[in-house]
Amino acid sequence: MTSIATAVKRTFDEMTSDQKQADLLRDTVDPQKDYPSAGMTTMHGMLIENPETWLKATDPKGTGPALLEDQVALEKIHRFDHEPIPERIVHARGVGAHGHFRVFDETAKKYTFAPVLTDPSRTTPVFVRFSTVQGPRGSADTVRDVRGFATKFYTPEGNWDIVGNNIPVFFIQDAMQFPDFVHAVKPEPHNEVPTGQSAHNNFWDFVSLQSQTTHTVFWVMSDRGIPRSLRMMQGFGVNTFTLINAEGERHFVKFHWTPELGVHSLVWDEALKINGQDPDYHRKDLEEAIVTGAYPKWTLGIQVLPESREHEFDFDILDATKIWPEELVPIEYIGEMTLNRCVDEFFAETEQVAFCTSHIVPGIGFSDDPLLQGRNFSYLDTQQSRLGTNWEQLPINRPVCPVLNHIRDGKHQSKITKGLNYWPNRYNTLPPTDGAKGGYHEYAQKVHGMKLRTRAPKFQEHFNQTELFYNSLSPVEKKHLIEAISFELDHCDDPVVNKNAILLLNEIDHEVARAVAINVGGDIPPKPKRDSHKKRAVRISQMEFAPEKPLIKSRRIAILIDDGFEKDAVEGLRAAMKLGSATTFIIGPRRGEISSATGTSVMADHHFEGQRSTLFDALFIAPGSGSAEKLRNNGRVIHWVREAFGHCKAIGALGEGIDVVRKALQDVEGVSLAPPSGETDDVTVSYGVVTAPKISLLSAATDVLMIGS
Ligand code: HDE
Repeated sequence: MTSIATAVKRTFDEMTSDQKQADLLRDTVDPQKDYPSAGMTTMHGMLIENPETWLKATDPKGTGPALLEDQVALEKIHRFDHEPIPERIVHARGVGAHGHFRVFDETAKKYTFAPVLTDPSRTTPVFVRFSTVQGPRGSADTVRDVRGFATKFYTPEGNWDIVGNNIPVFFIQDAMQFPDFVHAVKPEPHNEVPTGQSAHNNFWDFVSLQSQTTHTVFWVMSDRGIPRSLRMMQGFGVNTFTLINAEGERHFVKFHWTPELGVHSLVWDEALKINGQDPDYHRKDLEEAIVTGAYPKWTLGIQVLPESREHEFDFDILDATKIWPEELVPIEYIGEMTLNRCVDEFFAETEQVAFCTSHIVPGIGFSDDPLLQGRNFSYLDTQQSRLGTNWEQLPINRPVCPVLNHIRDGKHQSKITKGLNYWPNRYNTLPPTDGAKGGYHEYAQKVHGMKLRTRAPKFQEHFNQTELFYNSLSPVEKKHLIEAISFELDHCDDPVVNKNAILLLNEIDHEVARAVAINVGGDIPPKPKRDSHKKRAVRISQMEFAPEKPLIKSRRIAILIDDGFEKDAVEGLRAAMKLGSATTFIIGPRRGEISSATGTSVMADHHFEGQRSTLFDALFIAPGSGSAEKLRNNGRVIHWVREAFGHCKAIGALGEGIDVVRKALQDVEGVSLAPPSGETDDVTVSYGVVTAPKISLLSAATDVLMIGS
């Protein structure tokens, strides 16, 4: 069989029910598999004799000037020089994965006729890209920032994009301010500092002069700004969209993604350390979960309001700096998304994927949300400058349905279209499709008014929901928020910025302003004039998102061992953790074989210096007197335990392993190292008590230590 025939065969063999995956395979080449005996060629397909040495005018000694006539060398260097493309102006650093979406039932039919939201027999392929906002492509993953959560649904009616974030509100209300906001949060123009951080004068200057930003600033300064994993965060469409049903009625809608694993965050000290220890922490975490089969999942929820209720609330439902509290507008959960496939090539897929808020399908529409209206232009525009005119033809961006129209040409046109290129034409090719037959029918919205640069009256109020957010946090979350703002203002050295920021905080909550002022050496402001409403809302605190049945799925557990450890105990623990889909890693004095007390050995995945406790959710110290003695006397191991304890992680130990924990924590106030009484089959994983599947080994042991919260 010729190599091309082999490639075609592979394509069909690998065809899956996932239409998008099949579509991408048309452009996927695996030289090792498809062309095992082929040689390297130039871009015009000519076989290359020597890709390592430039053609030279040599003397007998083999030296001499390189010749410009070497077309193979020129092509290689030329293509290399042109590899980079402009990075995204915001959300430059990201990671993507493929998956699918399915609705549970026909619940949403009341609101929309879009099959992607109403047909339970359909599986829609999706591509999701998560991102940070401020930093460049090479910045670290665990910085404090909003996270992008953009989803492309490849539906037979065309691509539909929800270009969302992990925070339900945005800093500004009107797209006109976006360039100013982005300039302020990005590194300062004179020295391009800081990278991946909002902790600087210009950001806090802008924020303190724009009270509309406070709600989102509070969300980012809360633990939501430092997620433990991209798989453990919510996603929100943020803007108000509309749904249109078969009867032609329109409803306003907000989209919500809720993660199966609950909402979890790092603590700030961990986030800071991981930035250095593993800047790709979130990228690798996503890949690890998918590769080990712990597929990330989210349910899709919708908050829906009929047009008749648009003006019922004390906030404007088209204002992207406001949530629709769930007490007022409950969420209906209508479907589930699963991510189950990593990309084959980062650039071709994750870098070239292009999301547009303007990509909608029949049954879904826009609203007059002024932020959304501006976004609808910006995304289209930015893709042209990032990727070129024909960006929609790139494999990752093209829909799974035919794209047929009279739009033509442009750089990098990759389609050859026969026939006429205008409408109307004498053959009636590609006629427009009536709304009743599936064409996009614009909802007949009544529009009247004056041309003015203005904002609606309810857009003027900025503090009620910021206070609502703060009041709804748990005490520890409030403490973290105050610490985060204090960290940020500590990095602002302009006293004007600090003063203004503290005055603004005071409008939201006097105690927050006071605590921050004390921390950063600012003046404590007088009590504010605004009366606090003291209200709280449900499902704001991330504590309220714990899964009904606690899970240890995909949690990373480090097992610390040294020569002389008890192998049965370690293997028993690993088996038990695997049952709960957690991943265990053996950490030893070297990355190699570690001998057990009985002489057999296990391979350590890492050595004590190669990783740190910050990269794991829980620690377990193996029993065995030889092992425990060495671990106890190893300063780095003691640091592992103390650091994990400081980050509130679960620490487990058996037998002599307990002595290691005892030594590490002996001087820590308030720590009682007595074995727990009662049930011993509870495994605590950071940020929530999680009951592991019955661990017979632990239950049977008499000498067990589990600490953590
Ligand atoms: Fe974006 N935003 N944005 N944004 N945004 C971009 O488009 C923009 C906003 C969001 O993974 C850019 O392709 C304007 C809100 C995500 O590829 C750009 C305004 C939300 C991503 C752009 C906003 C987002 C972007 C840069 C104010 C949450 C990454 C590169 C009116 C709902 C998508 C690009 C990806 C990216 C413009 C505000 C989310 C410049 C003008 C609100 C997740 O077009």
